[in-house]
Amino acid sequence: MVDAYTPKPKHKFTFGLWTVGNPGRDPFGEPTRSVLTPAEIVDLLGEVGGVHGVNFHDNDLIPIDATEAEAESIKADFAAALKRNKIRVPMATTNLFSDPAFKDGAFTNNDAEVRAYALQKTMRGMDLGAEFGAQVYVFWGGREGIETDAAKDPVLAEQRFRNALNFLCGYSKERGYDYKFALEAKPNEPRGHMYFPTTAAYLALIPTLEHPDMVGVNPEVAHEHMAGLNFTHAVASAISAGKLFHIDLNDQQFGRYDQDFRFGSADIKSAFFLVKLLEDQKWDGFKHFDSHAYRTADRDDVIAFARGSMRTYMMLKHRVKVWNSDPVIKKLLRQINRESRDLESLCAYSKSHAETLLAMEFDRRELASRPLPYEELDQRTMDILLGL
Ligand code: GLT
Ligand code: MN
Ligand code: MN
Repeated sequence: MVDAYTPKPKHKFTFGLWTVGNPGRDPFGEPTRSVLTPAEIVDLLGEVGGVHGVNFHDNDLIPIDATEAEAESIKADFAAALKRNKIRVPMATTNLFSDPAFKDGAFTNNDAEVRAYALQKTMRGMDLGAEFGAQVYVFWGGREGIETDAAKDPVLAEQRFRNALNFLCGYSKERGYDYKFALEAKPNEPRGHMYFPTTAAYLALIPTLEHPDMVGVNPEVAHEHMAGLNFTHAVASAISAGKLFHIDLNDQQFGRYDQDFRFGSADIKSAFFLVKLLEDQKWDGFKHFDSHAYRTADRDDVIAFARGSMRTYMMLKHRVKVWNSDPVIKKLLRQINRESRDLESLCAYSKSHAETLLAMEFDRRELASRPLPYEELDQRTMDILLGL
């Protein structure tokens, strides 16, 4: 079915080899779907239709113990699949969490040799990503953390992480890769406590780096929701700082483990305000669905999952247009936002403005009595969201 909500590559929707290719393994059960090769996953995305790109970890594409010859043949198959399906590779990343060598972290590990190995693996991952034209390089510190604070000095751990990023920025520059680095936060899982638990923590780290201009964030809906935080606000902070380099769209209710559900499937109202923010701000980055189909899904249902992820975004984007042009919403917004040019300029600091403000008289009771019809505004939002 082709309609106004059918995605096109220009909408920049992307999926990961590890997301649509996820075989449905969980901590309690074996895979429920067969493992697909990278080329088969790209063919599946071609069948989904309208997909811009596919992202990978180094070892999603090339198994960690592959020989040189195996690597070359996998890359050739993958490149051919990308070509026949007209799918690009916008983002790449490193798996620094699966191998037991990283059981106590990669860049923050207490063992200098593990830290050096993590740098080497990341440089090779960057080479691989660049070979396929990736523009964004994500850092998700899956094992950067602790179960007991006796294990690591957290200030030292941060410094080690900073050192690693400084090194890798140097490498990217020297190789002329022009990567945008995007740091992805998560509060816990798989570690008991992970360093840089929220997007805001990474936004605070970035100005302390040697090349802050090269580094931004990759916020994920599920990860902020795990911590009970408002994801739209985290994204707004990243946009205000000019640091939204990539985004991981998925969904889940607050306070659960990392469920990585289909975008918009758990909290449609939050998803609406997120899409509204991205669209109102004309954000033009890659929208990556970092989610898994339910473990019960078969291949057809995985396709339905991928199509549904993009369709929900497109439908919400349409609802944002309706919301923005709705006369009732507009009237309510005018009523709520009481602007005054004079007061605005008075609130830009100067000594005389401060004196004027100090001398002014405010009628607190009158200020408190001004109506704020947010019930009406929110209900009108519901009407629009539900298509009435
Ligand atoms: C892993 C994690 C994701 C990260 C990926 C990038 S891997 O699936 O749960 O949130 O984005 O390393
Ligand atoms: Mn997740
Ligand atoms: Mn993610």
